[in-house]
Amino acid sequence: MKIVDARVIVCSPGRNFVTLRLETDTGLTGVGDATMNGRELAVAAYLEHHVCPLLVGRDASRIEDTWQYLYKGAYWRGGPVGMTAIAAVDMALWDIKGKAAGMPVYDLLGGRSRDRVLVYGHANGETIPEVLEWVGRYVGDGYRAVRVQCGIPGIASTYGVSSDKRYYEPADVDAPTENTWSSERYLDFVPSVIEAVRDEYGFDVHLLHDVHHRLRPIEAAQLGKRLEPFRLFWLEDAIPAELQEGFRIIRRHTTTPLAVGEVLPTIWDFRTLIVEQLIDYVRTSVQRAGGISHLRKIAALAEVHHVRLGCHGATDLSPVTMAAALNVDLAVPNFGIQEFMPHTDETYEVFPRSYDYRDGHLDLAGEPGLGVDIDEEAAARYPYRPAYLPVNRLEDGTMHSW
Ligand code: KDG
Ligand code: MG
Repeated sequence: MKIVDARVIVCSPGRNFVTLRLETDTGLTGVGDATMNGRELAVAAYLEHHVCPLLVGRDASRIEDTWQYLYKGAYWRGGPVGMTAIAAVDMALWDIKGKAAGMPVYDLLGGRSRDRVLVYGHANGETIPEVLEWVGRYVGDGYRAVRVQCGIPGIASTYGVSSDKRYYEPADVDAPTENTWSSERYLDFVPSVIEAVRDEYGFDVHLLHDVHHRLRPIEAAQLGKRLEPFRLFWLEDAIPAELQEGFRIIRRHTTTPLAVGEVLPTIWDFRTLIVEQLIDYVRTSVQRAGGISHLRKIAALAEVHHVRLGCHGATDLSPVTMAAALNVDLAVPNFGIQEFMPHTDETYEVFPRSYDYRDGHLDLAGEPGLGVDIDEEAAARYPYRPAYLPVNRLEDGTMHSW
């Protein structure tokens, strides 16, 4: 079964997506997500110029060999652009393999380890009363796990809080928005948010919180300690994780579970974190971490070190990534939770999917392959628009992680 066509589709049904579509001489097709928020065209160009020409004529059944060919063959290893491009190829090849076998990909990965996939929703508000209202809506919709994000008094805007509460989208069209940040104001305020949610809703619902890479290790350690009485499911991306050893400091001081990794593309970026058991959840995604083939290896390393999988599932990961993630989530033994931010109706129009939300969980219908596709005619109605993630400065103007 040879690949006869490889093309990149860039579209913007509500937000930008980059999708790879492979076609084989048997007529089977496969899709992969290559979206990198705010840098979309870099991956599209990498695929178009440096990957698609190498795919045509290759045997579509050789998934691992193609992965190694693109990874080792580039000489320039890793990095978010290259790994996202490889991820898209890998997803598309698993999609084709599933269709050729007449099986959902999770069956090819060993079959279901569970009946359905626990997800968390993203409740946010400018103020504590608004947060409480939105946590209540998620709980009312059946969610068993909710991530809680609140505006910080004295800071004009922050990660995770938006005017459209159902569809959180941080990217801004045309140019990056400049936000202001103060770790001091944040640390003084955020424990009272989580406390208020526990007071109102008790301990039956899992609560999560995303720091979005903004603290230093000792600050994160203090926060984790202060949040212990409220029993978080996880504290996410407490510090930037380029320096994996930074987590030793956090771990030494707190028993709050730690999740990290939505920007980390390879198993080597996780090695110290996993092997030293410095974290509890790996948070990368099929799309960021080289596709199903590579994420599976990260999950296996995590499994033997008591670390579970909690994949990133923000709106910039297309329904193709969500379907691929669900196939992995259903199959691996050490699944923890899946982030679920619903896409807009326009996005779902472009990406027909076979997964659905019910009672705090997602599940796949069991279609052969990934269980998702792209409607190219619909995609053509939504042309690409340049968009950027915000940037962050401290109150004195110093650049800070967003
Ligand atoms: O593109 C960036 C978003 O995916 C990110 O800001 C969302 O942190 C995020 C999350 O946990 O969903
Ligand atoms: Mg996050």
